[in-house]
Amino acid sequence: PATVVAGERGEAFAPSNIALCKYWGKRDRELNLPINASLSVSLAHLGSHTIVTESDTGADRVVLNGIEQSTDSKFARKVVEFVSLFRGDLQQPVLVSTENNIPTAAGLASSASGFAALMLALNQFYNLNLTDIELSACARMGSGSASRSIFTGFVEWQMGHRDDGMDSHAIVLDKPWPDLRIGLVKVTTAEKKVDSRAGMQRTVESAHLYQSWPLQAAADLEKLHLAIGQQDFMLLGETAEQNALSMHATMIASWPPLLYWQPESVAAMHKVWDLRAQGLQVYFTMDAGPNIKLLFQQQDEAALLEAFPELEVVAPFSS
Ligand code: 2P0
Repeated sequence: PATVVAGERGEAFAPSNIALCKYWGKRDRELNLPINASLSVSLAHLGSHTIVTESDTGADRVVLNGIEQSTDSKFARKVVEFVSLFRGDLQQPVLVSTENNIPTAAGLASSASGFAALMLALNQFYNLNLTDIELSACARMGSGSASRSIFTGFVEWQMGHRDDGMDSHAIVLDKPWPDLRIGLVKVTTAEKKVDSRAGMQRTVESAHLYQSWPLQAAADLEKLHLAIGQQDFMLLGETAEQNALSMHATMIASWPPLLYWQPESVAAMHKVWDLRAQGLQVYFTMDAGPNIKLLFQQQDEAALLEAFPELEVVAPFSS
């Protein structure tokens, strides 16, 4: 935009999300256009709360969880670069303050909720009056998965086909599933050596196995729609678990190899498979890190808390 009028304050919350059909691979790295569509469920109250105001120091400022970030840190540069997409001719510096309430122990990425909350706050601050669909497409430019965090509940990020990316945005499925639970299992909080952005690029460029990924993802997306439509938990869990492991298979087949698992991750997978063999309906999914996220239903919460004492349980559809 060329003419932008800043208000006094923009403020918004956006939830984190867990993909059941993963986003892995870009067809355009500038715009974060994905090679495949993905589908996620949002994490209710866990996410990012962001406030945008005028900066009083004459320079852009970025504060994260109350701590001022150095202007040349990777985080502050990404935030300021994103703000600059929307400030038009306005030179006025801004203060962006974000609080993440995602337990760091769960090792969840905060870029999805972070860029979604920032986009929502900028929409208010600069009076952009964007629709939800436009907000989703814009948030995507900060981080692909942020396109999904504009909405709550089950959300599909449609890959789109246009070169300008304006048809690559999320939509909400509006299919509440009150009994669904997500369990966050902490394996380690150590920072990963290869972030998702670099990891997916390496996979696309070096893994022949990646050729099969778009087919796997398309088939899984269809199964997930079916599972959500019929509240078929077994189909949902099986599809999500196989999708996550298929994505990891493409990472492992990259060069240099990309294995985000730690011994504790593998131990947790075996535990899930053992519990399932004993009749408990529990499945897992994993992202570009060592931590495991469980999928189960409310009726099994007590049994899972016994098996995983430090489990953080999220009810995506309870108010
Ligand atoms: C997902 N991940 O669908 C997948 C699964 C990680 C593994 O979206 O480069 O931080 O900013 O677009 O969004 C993490 O990737 O990557 C992610 P960029 P992003 O949740």
